[in-house]
Amino acid sequence: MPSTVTEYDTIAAISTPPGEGGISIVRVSGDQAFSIVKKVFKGKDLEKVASHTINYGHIVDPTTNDLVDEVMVSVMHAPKTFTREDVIEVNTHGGIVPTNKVLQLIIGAGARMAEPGEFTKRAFLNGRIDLTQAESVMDLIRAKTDKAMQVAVNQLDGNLEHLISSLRQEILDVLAQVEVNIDYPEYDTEQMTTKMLLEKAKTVGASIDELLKTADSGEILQHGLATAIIGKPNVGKSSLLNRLLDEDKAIVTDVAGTTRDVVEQYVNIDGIPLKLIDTAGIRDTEDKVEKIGVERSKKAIDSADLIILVLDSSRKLEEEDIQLLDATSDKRRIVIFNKNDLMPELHPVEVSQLKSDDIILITSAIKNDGIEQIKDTIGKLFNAGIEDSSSDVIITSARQAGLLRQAKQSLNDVISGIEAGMPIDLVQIDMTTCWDKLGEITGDSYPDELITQLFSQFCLGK
Ligand SMILES: Nc1nc2c(ncn2[C@@H]2O[C@H](COP(=O)(O)OP(=O)(O)OP(=O)(O)O)[C@@H](O)[C@H]2O)c(=O)[nH]1
Ligand SMILES: [Mg+2]
Repeated sequence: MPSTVTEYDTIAAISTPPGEGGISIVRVSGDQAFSIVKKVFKGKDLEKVASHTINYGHIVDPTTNDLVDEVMVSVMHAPKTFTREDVIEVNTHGGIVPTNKVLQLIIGAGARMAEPGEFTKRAFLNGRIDLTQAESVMDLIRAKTDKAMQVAVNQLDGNLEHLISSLRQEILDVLAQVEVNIDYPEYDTEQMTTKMLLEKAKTVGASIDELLKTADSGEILQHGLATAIIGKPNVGKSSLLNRLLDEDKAIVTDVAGTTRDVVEQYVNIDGIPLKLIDTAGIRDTEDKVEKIGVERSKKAIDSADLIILVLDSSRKLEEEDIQLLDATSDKRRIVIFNKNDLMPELHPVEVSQLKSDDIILITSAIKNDGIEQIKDTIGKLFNAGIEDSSSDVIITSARQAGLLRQAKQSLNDVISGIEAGMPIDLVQIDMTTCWDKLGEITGDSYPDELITQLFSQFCLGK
């Protein structure tokens, strides 16, 4: 990672969400930050005030001398800033027009409009944070539950970075030792060398496995679990959604085909942000609007992480139920036998399409019976990875998980290479690949496109 501050142009953006509020903040970063803002600021000399002070004054249009806004300006000298560069934050009166005007004047005075995530990118490029910390900034902003926030804060603290760095150090130590052994062959240490490599590949591999155990749950914790409630019309999907949300979000009637469009809402289940998706009951229909709804339901099935398939236990199994059971057979699913308050007509044992790993629950949406069980089941299902792992660090991004898997693969190659009696220098290459892959996680070794792509997912002004 580069640790010396490189000089970049000065960038500016509105860092608060667009809209009306008490205050909005225009952030400026770069070595021209003070001199640029000074051109549009009437008050103390921003180039002379002490660092980390906030200064009262006005933003003025330098071409007309018109007052634009009454502001408070924070002046922060490098390197103790978010980007490690000189930073100014102009606190304006909230509001879209005045805040935009202030930004425009600052751009006119010589700053460049920042790209999304560019401030955080600079914090990374200037060596203040590593890539896992940059990712956690995004996770923190987007956290949907307290638990997700806690994980993001830990990662922002550098927990994952420390762990990865220590694994890399272990690999580096063993590689150095191998070099020494190769350089001094008179000690005939060939056997010792392979033994050392083998042991290291195994211990580092075990640590990576522990981390990977957390990946599925970690990703879900940060990005939410897309859960589609599906079933034929009138089985009680919307009623179940309302029960899970504990509010009357979706319309419920006894008319089959009530839900026409997909209804989405987040709910916190045991720390897991569940994105519940109520869908239109799936059946063959000539109704134009309902037909579109049915198409959307089918799409929701494809993109869901979890399916809640609802059956009506007061009616015999129908062709539509069977089709849905078949269509979702390769998905992680919970099959619900709803309406258990009515005369039973359908028992799980009669449904031959159920698989051994299906979770089966019996409920009554009307009587609020079995709803807690649905929540418990989902909570257990998706917290399992985190609870199983001895690692107190949690993997939250597909990028991190993918690189860990590649790192693990090269360790497997080390092990199989040694077992096959391959020459040490070839085994060494695989060990070095592992070291590189781990380095990509923290950004110690990184391709430029990756960095650009990663930061472009950020919001503007962050
Ligand atoms: N007795 C009984 N009735 C239920 C239960 N759950 C839902 N219902 C009723 O079944 C009817 C349909 O419920 P909805 O929740 O609208 O069903 P849906 O699956 O969303 O239907 P569509 O949107 O048309 O696909 C309503 O009259 C509900 O009150 C239940 O557990 N027991
Ligand atoms: Mg409905």
